[in-house]
Amino acid sequence: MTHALVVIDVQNDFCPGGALAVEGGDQIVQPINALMADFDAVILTQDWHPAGHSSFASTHDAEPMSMTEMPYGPQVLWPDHCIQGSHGAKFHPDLEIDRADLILRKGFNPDLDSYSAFFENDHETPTGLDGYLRSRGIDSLTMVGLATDFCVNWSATDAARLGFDVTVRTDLCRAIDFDGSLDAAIEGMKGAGVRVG
Ligand code: VGL
Ligand code: ZN
Repeated sequence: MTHALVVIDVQNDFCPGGALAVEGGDQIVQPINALMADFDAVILTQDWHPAGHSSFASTHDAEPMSMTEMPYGPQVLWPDHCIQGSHGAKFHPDLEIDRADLILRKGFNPDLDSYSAFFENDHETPTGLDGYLRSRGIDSLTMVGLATDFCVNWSATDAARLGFDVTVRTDLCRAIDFDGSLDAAIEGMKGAGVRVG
């Protein structure tokens, strides 16, 4: 098996002090760095939204963390975060980004959010990661990062459905845990065949 470490969205806006801070988000950075040497490939994802993105509450004059209906289904409306080129969109300064083979940006389509590293939230529009992994012969993925219940969850369940062998290291993830989202995510991942460790 060829193993990749997939590090999801370890960016300033998801760490304490950021626009969509995840509690303890910064605590996972050093242990993730330490894990990188154990893998054949290291891939980072980066949430990368244009200003006025459709997933921002401000775009709809709505309260952050309220829900809306998009053509592709229900969508949480978030505080403005990970705006292209901003400090918040940059990786945590201690993350060893020079060790990455690939940095995959997602969420750049103004009308469509993209939690998963594989498909945008319509579950149809591919990011290209599936083809990249397959053409490199990578068949086993370990996922870590932020946030457990959104981008890690959607990435891991898509990867398992695409036929990859997937492990999520929950000790190296942190969750938003909004309205029962963490428990639902763990159940969903297990149901999709993800090893949740
Ligand atoms: C994420 C909400 C909005 C994540 C990204 O990385 O989990 N969550 N954008
Ligand atoms: Zn986002």
